[in-house]
Amino acid sequence: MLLMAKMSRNEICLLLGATGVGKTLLLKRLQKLSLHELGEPPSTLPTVGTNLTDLTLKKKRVTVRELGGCMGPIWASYFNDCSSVIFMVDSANIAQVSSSCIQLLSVLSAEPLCSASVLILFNKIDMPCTMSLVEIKSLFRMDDIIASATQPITTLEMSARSGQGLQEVLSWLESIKVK
Ligand SMILES: Nc1nc2c(ncn2[C@@H]2O[C@H](COP(=O)(O)OP(=O)(O)OP(=O)(O)O)[C@@H](O)[C@H]2O)c(=O)[nH]1
Ligand SMILES: [Mg+2]
Repeated sequence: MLLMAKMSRNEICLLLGATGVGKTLLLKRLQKLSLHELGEPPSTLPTVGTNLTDLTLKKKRVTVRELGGCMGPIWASYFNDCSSVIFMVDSANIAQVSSSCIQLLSVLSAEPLCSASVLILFNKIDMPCTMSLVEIKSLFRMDDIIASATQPITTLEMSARSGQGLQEVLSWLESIKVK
């Protein structure tokens, strides 16, 4: 019985990032895209607590669990039982870079996540004031972070509003191998 319950449970991906970076919009857009009906970007409200979304991909189902930015102090209580992590950054918000960087480092150094696959998304690249990928990666010292992390890390620029990069996020989720 327990084995059957384990077999039928979806793989879990944690979706993390500071308040307002675009996590909920990403989830709503991914869900529509996985059903081949992207449409217009919907409105969102700040997530107080967590937000679970099931995605049906080509070969599997994944449950993405968004943890609201306001839950930052207790994110770690959700780190067990997930096979992958998406960490989202707002590329248009330079004031959030240092706090996001500290959050990212604490996620990467958490023991339960030491072998999780990690996708770092630089969102909101449609905005006029957005930082370039080179600029934001250098502010984060991303090359050093990737070199010293135990996890495989992928980075991607995207816009949850325009839809740029959404297909790549789905492909990344599809590619995760659960150990
Ligand atoms: N221009 C632009 N706006 C975006 C993009 N992604 C999200 N937004 C907007 O940013 C605001 C916050 O988006 P949410 O998805 O609610 O942010 P969140 O990360 O879920 O925030 P919390 O739930 O509070 O942690 C909304 O007004 C979104 O429409 C994007 O790629 N481009
Ligand atoms: Mg949210």
